[in-house]
Amino acid sequence: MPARTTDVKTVEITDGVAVVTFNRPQVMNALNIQLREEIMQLAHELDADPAVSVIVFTGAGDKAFCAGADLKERGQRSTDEMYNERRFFRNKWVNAIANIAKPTIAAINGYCLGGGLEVALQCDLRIASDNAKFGLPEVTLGFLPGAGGTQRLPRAIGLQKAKEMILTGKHIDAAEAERLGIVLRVVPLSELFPAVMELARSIAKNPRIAVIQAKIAMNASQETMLSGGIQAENEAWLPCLLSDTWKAKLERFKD
Ligand code: CO8
Repeated sequence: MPARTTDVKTVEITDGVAVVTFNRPQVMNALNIQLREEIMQLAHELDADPAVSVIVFTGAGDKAFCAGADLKERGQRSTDEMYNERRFFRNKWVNAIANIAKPTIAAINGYCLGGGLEVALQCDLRIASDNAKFGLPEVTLGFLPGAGGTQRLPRAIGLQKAKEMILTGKHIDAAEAERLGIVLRVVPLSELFPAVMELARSIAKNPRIAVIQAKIAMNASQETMLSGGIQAENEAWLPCLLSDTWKAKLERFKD
């Protein structure tokens, strides 16, 4: 297996929590092709790794979670290259983190823009530091948010607010992001990592099968009508039953 920590990212695992850090602080942790390819590979590896229950994504330094696509790299591209790159990446990258079965948390420690916000929106939970700034500025560059942003942001905050953010491309601060529901909560920068780790550990201590199946059932609620979601919940329930984990958990309640 190739080394997980590379020149563009670090990976540390403690107490069942994998912390993946985008490590390009000199460019605000912008996503170049190498980083995207490595994250897609890593997503599979960490999902399959028995030592990992929860995965945290964050950015190196205290200025940025991720400032989106690497515009220096993109600036070198021809139209054909952009098109071919997109055909290769689109279906994979747009769901690479969302498809992780285990819970994912974005620890947002500064600018969270464009493709960076689209990464955060793929995560199950988002906690931000008080210096964080959010935005989908793609339209200001002549593009649209094309890595899930036009779909996930309206689902997160409602269509009208998403239209305001996407059509103006303006940044919002952490307090506004919390008010809109983009993030679960905002904490001082120095408390971000402890807060995220506390949340991650409180999930990691629960039986993994139950956590994963509950995530599957809740995700279904965003894709289907209630009747379909109830059916999905039922299907997600069965593997919990068959795992027998619950028997050990109920042992102490036996007469
Ligand atoms: N890509 C590459 N380098 C970047 C990026 C980026 N996304 N963001 C910042 N950097 C670099 C800067 O160029 C600078 O490098 P250098 O020291 O060599 O000049 C370094 O990071 C530090 O940045 P700043 O000096 O600008 O720091 P500030 O604190 O003044 O500003 C900002 C921080 C607000 C984050 C500012 O850097 C900025 O606006 N960056 C661009 C953000 C952005 O628009 N991201 C792209 C969003 S769109 C997207 O992700 C989808 C792709 C859209 C397709 C576009 C095709 C053309």
